[in-house]
Amino acid sequence: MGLAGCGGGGRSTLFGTDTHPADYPTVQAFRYFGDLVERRSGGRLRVKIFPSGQLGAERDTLEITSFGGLDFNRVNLAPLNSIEPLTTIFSLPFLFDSEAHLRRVLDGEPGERVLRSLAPHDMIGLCFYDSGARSFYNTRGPIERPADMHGMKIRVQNSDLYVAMIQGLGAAATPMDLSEVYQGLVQGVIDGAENNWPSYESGRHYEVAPYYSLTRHVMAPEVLLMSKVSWDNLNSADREIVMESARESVPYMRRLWDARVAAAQEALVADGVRVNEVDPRPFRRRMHPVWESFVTTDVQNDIMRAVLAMGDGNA
Ligand code: GTR
Repeated sequence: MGLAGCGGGGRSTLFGTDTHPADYPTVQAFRYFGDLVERRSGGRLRVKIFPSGQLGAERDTLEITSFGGLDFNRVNLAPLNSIEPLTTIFSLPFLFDSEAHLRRVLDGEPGERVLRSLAPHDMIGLCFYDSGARSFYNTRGPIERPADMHGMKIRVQNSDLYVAMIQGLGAAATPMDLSEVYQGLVQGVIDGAENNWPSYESGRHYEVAPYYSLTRHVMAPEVLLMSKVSWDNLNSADREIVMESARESVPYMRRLWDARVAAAQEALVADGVRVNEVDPRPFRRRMHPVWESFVTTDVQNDIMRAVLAMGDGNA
């Protein structure tokens, strides 16, 4: 796949992947982006997206993207943590005060810096998409304090930061791909996981893990990437089309996202999911050593300070 193999009469088909199904906001925004690219290039560039994780787990498709085997990829920031340490900053537990804080950061200088940090890894960061706040859900009962998680096996994304986060809360971490979570919960390989409302709903995890506890501990965003190999094959006018189309898909995605979070929450509460509010402070306190061991370089500290300075208290 990729530009090199698909040319013909000046037309190229570019291929992309997303772990979510076709109706999920990330995929819809990705489509919107693809349509803009196609229209603005007069049909010379077409974008074909493989949704539903058909092409594999996020970590694996990232590797394929960096080699140029895939042109575009929409992933969460978490699987990039082991590739680029700056992505760890936006993935830190309890970093953002609110969705508004997150959006200011993504739209500002810290966001630009993190997107740019991916180029040395052969990926061009085109834009961020929202992923809301992640909370814990499990098969056993409501989580109100960290002690309630003791002895639980909690699934995390493939990120050492999140393994450390779970261990810091006194539970056992099991990294696995999203596609394995439902069966993992059914079979008792894991007792719980954590995600935003739309993913909790879309993966039907609520059917087997009906306790959703609003810790809102992580707000790591999604990112739309282009393989640097494919990017280097574009002329500068086409690069601009790609970059502008990606940026223009962001407000579209945010509208879809906000609506989807509200709809998912409403549907699941009506379905009988047991939701409880959580005092985040005891959870946040346990994250201090985790921050310390994952934020080690000057550049990381610099970006982290910039993010904190943009918090709601200073807005
Ligand atoms: C979702 C995110 C996916 C994936 C998933 C997971 O919120 O949109 O890209 O990372 O979480 O937990 O694996």
